[in-house]
Amino acid sequence: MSKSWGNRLAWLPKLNRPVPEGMNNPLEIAAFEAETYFQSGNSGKSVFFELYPAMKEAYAIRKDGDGYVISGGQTGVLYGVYTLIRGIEAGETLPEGTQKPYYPLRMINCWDNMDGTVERGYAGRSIWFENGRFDYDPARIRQMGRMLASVGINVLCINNVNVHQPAQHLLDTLLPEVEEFAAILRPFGVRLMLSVDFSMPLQNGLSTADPEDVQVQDWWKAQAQKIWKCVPDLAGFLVKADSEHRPGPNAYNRTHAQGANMLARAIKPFGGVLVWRAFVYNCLQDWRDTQTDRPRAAYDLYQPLDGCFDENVVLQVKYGPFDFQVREPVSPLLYAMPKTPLALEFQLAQEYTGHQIDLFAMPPLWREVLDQMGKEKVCAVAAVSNLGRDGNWFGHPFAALNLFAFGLYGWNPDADPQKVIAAWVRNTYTLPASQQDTLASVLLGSRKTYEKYTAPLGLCWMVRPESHYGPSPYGYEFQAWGTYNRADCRGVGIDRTEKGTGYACQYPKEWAEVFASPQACPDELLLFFHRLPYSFRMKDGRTLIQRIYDDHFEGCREAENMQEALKTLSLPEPDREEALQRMDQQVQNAREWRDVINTFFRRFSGIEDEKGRKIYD
Ligand code: GCV
Repeated sequence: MSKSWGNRLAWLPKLNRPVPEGMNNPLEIAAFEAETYFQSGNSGKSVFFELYPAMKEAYAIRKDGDGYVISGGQTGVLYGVYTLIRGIEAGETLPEGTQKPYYPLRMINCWDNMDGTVERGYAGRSIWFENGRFDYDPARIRQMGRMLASVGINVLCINNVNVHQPAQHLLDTLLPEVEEFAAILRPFGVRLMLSVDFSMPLQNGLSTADPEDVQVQDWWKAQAQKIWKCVPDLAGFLVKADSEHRPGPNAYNRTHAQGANMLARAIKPFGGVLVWRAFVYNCLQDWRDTQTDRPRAAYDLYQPLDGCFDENVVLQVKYGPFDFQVREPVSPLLYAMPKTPLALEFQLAQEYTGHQIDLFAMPPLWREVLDQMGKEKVCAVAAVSNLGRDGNWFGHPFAALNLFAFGLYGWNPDADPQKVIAAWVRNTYTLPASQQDTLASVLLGSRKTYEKYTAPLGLCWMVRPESHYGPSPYGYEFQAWGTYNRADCRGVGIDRTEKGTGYACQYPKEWAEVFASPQACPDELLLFFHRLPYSFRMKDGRTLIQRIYDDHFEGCREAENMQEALKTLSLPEPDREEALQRMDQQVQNAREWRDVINTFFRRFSGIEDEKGRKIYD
């Protein structure tokens, strides 16, 4: 649990006056923010607004004498003020022309349970649920609204996609409280979304939840009417169905399109969007079965349904075919559904990427994903939240970067990771320029470092089962989750080419060809697509086993260097102490990974490190 910052914002500390209770108009808030900022050290600037309601979220900023004019829609003006302040803090030039978000839906998915726990949450308990009900400090929710608005995020799904009781009541008895919560965030341009349980009709007296059953359809329609009457701008529903033991249309021999469309039709009259997750696979696999290949699952299930979904359905696809691993190829489904609106799903919560203890700045990963798939393949972006009740919101003070950056990518998917990271540093800390550069460069390299000391070359799933922190190279090997590396004394990896499971053939031809050949396949994905002997020669002439050893020694040394670099920074407290404490844990984690992975592979391969470094027996 991190020390309290009170209700401080995670970035833009100069916005040091809380938005007053009762200030419910975006323009009023925009004026308040401008006044707060320009009074605190940037005096002499005036900011005028020109309201064009039709511009909605869009805005334009122009200089006017000594001050600025921001024109835009209601929310647009608010976004414009934040962009202006962020830009000044980052030392950037003003954006030219009208700014509008590239993705209309920019969603945060919170996996908060009503008992106050957060599934895969690493920043403390839920900020708004406790003991089966809403329990929050409205001032903190306003601060959160401000943070979300300051980076242009516009939808917050407040409950876990694994819907546990009593979360169903968010859709009935708790609706007035949902509306109270929605009302706090509304002025910040943030609309709520709710995760719903597909089998809800069964808990409400119906004998079926079959989407083709008229009674079921009518029940959802009546439900939608009640819900939108209470929360008129609810963004929609988020559904995890037929996945990891959640109910879904399969039970009635219906397709996912039939399931999703039934719900979509119920909420359509109210402008609701039905976000249906494509994270579906066989989680009861027998490890002896080498035919079933989990990464194939989503494409096999959904690709034949392209064109069958209603227009207010958005199919939400995780960036990789597994599950938010450190390195995965882009999901082939993202190329294969041209007739279906898609959302790209990221995970800010660092489930597999260091639990908000180890540093893992995500923009470089997102850049690669967006470049490989093409930003236009999706119409929305979603990210699993990394927020929690901890004083600093994120557990690790630097984990705030990932929420900040996600917002910016929703507006500009072409953003340069280096610039985004530098902007976060400057928007968060007042440090000498050289220290800002040091911190930005530690963050920029953090993903690569983490990758080097964990599972090698796209192998995935070497984390400890359940906790997903720390090394356990065979921990998932005989489990039912479809997560195998099949390492033995002859080699490691799974052949996913045409001769193997055929997964690589799910890609468009140009990528299928690259992935099919161990010589053409990018090194970092080699063991995702191929089963190779330890003596395999990599592009740079090293053997596979030597590359694994080198990466693990290098990754660990880089973590130690990061620690030295962080010690030189004059960060404010409590951030300094918290960052250094966590860095200490990260270094220990990196050493453990290095030694476990190197020993694991030396035991199997019987091959020594060419450089004679210490590998344990
Ligand atoms: C919400 C992974 C996580 C689960 C999560 C699931 C999902 O399997 O470990 O905790 O459940 O992804 O994305 O639905």
